[in-house]
Amino acid sequence: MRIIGHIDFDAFFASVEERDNPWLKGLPVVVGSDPHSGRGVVATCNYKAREYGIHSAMPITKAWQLSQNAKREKKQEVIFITPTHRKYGKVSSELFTYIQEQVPSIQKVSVDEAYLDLSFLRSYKKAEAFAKKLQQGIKTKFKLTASIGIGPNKMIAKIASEEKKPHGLFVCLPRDVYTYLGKKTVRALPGVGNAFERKLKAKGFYSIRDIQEGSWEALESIFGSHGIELFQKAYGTGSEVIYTEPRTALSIGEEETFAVDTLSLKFLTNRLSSLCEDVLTRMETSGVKSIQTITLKIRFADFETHTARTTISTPTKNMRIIYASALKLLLPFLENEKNPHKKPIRLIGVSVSKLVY
Ligand code: TTP
Ligand code: CA
Repeated sequence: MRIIGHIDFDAFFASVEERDNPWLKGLPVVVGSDPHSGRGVVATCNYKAREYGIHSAMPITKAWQLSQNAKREKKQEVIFITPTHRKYGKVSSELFTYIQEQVPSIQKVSVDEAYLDLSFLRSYKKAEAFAKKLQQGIKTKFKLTASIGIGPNKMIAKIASEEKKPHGLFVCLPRDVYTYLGKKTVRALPGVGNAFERKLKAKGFYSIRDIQEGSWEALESIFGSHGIELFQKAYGTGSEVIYTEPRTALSIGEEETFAVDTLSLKFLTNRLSSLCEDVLTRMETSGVKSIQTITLKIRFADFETHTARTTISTPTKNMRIIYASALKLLLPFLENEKNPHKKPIRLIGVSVSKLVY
């Protein structure tokens, strides 16, 4: 019997900051760019700040406004903190090492999320008790909280880990999968973002139940192969019905919004190099042995955004090679070739993929 868990740390960056700065206790905390720069976004915020309507990826200026509104209502002002990715990477690897000591097979999927193959426990009851103990162990040892979902496959486990956040535990037994999914909106399914959700709603698919009760032929005729995949996911079966694979390729990326839009070669190469170093540090903390694809993201002052990527012939973890590849991707954006109007650059990002662990 397959029993899969999904662990997701609560308000991860913000919780690490709260833990390391006890004076933050009880205050609303946002981790993100400097609100006085007027640029960039919220990386994350604690649950107290979420009560103000603040959330990840919100422009930092909006978060600032919401904080000022709260202040006017005599509520606590938000504390804004600049992220320290190195620290979060280190905490993350310590956490996953601790988990790995107790779970034979885990698949880390981001800095604060992993799938756990709990099949070795042989029953859902035991898996639930184990998860509870794991949460307690993490709380005691690391002073952090995590939410865990348990189900027969990765998709269900991930959806279940959201169910009782923060510090929640939810188990979806195999026999309950159909009913459990049926109650959720289409948005709960992986691969359904804003655009797809809109299309689905336009065709009358609001809840997963609507998909379950539809015919796959109809879904296929409207959405092609995506329709069939969706149908399978709605039944909790589909390609996500899998056991824990060896840790597979994902990407690791860092980006930076500048205080001032710029085309300065010296400045941009300096920031690019620092981003590459941060990516490399994160590769090390996540146990990545080599990478093969490097992607550069560029956002111009007018928000036009481009990505460019290159795949090198031999996998590497050499900083010079990664930096040189990223630089090669950057240069055309400083010149006529990809920037004929000489638009200044607002943000650059570097990410690596085709990872080997
Ligand atoms: P999430 O797990 O999406 O969020 P979270 O851990 O902050 O909150 P939740 O309790 O809802 O799980 O992301 C994990 C970390 O990744 C988060 O702490 C900060 C970072 N992150 C960003 O930097 N930018 C983003 O847009 C998101 C979503 C996350
Ligand atoms: Ca999280």
